[in-house]
Amino acid sequence: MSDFVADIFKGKRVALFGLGRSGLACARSLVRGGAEVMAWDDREAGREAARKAGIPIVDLNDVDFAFLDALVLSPGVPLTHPRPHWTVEKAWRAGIEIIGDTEIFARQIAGTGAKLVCITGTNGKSTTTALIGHVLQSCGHDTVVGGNIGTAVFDLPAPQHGRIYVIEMSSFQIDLSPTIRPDVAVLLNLSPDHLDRHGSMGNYAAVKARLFANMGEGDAAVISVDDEWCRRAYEQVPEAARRMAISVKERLDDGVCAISGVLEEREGGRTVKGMDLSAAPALRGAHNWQNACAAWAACRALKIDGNIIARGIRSFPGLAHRMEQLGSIDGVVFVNDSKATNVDAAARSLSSFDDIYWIAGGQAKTGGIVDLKPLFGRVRKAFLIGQDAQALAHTLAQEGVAHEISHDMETAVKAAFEAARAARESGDVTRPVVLLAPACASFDQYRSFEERGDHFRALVQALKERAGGDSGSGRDVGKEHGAGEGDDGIDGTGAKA
Ligand code: UMA
Repeated sequence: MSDFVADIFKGKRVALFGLGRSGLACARSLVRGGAEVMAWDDREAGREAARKAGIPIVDLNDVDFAFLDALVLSPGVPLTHPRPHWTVEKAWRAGIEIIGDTEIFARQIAGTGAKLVCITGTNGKSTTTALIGHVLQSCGHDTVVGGNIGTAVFDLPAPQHGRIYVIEMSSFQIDLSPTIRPDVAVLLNLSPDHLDRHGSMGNYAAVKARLFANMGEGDAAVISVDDEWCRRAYEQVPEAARRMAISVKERLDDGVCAISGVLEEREGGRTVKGMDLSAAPALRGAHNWQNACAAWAACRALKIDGNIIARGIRSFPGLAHRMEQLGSIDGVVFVNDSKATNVDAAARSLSSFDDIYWIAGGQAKTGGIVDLKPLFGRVRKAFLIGQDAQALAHTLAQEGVAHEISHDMETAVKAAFEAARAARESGDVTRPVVLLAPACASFDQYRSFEERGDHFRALVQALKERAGGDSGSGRDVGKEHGAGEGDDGIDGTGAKA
């Protein structure tokens, strides 16, 4: 259990609604810090877990909020849309503040000498959070990673001088963190998401931009300038804070950009440092170059040397189930992108490889895989699983894409590997990739996309064990691009060495 005690509400009364992962951890820290907590959850399981942890359970329907100091709300509970939760309305009427665990966390670490790095955006938050955490950890900084990525902030270790918290922030969490002031904050991109909870794209973007609102002298705002919503947020950053632009679309005069996979840190129109991102096997595709630019800028803001950042970016293993590199057997590369549960995500993974032996299927979303047609040219053969395999086969047949119905993962992995290996041996392809990017939900065959990805990984591992000697780690994947372990090959003139 974490040693993190939250004492900013010592001797005060706090109502806490929502006893999931974040609510439970927060309630525990508040109780240990001397607050009088009244916690509630609609689910008996949540209440039971809290009772066991010594958290007082009180039906908040029966509590007069006028006698409280704050309402602590879980991020999954509606604050404004589709309509405010009833606890929110009670808190408004009583005039008490409504905050989340991340707000209490931010207040608690202020002045301790610990640093706060927050990452938000619509896509890529988790990867960028993990990447920044990895770079900082790999160069010996006392760094912990949490927030929306999975570990509740109060499940992290307590603050101490020099510790760096790298926290993924969802829009829900930012909405409940009115005074948060990160030392470094990152905004990756903005496109419509969670509009049911924010009412409109404008509201959603405004919430995201609020992460920067309290920044000042000494703080750094890393923001993409590749979309209009982010550009607006960039313009609104308080003047005293340092602004660092990132782009994968334009070669910036100042900032960090990556055009065609070559990352450059630019100052006054000059490249001062950089790296070739083809040396980072877990960061393929333009969306990942954006994540790499953000991580580079955030780490530079923390005064980490460019060579050290480059080394960390190269050795980033990636996140499980998100373009996770599983290594190679007989020259056939295996990639687990089980998180690609919809067409958008599958498009990102298909566009990252050529010569794909594609494992797809499950519970298809509306429209099936029709929108992936422009990428079918990269698919050598598809191996279809799950309840909607037939429907996917129909789309592939119309486009003349080779495919077979494998039904289950085990059959698909075996068949895809054999086909890929045969194609390589006959010289048809040089670097075939067996890619699990289902473009479908997993629930017809698995409990979650994680379970599906774990199954795929275990099957690949079994193949590796059978293959014995000639299997490689995920790092092999980058070697096709001539990636080495040395310096990054970009000097101050911007020329690639
Ligand atoms: N609850 C009620 N009544 C309601 C609504 C909720 O009682 O009307 C209770 C539920 O019974 C449950 C609790 O509130 O016990 C749910 O809390 P929660 O949904 O806020 O979930 P947590 O378990 O606390 O997890 C949260 C984040 N969840 C959400 O934002 C929805 C997790 O992000 C995060 O990892 C975790 O805190 C740790 O910080 C997940 C997520 O889906 C991954 N995030 C969204 C996303 O990434 O798109 C934003």
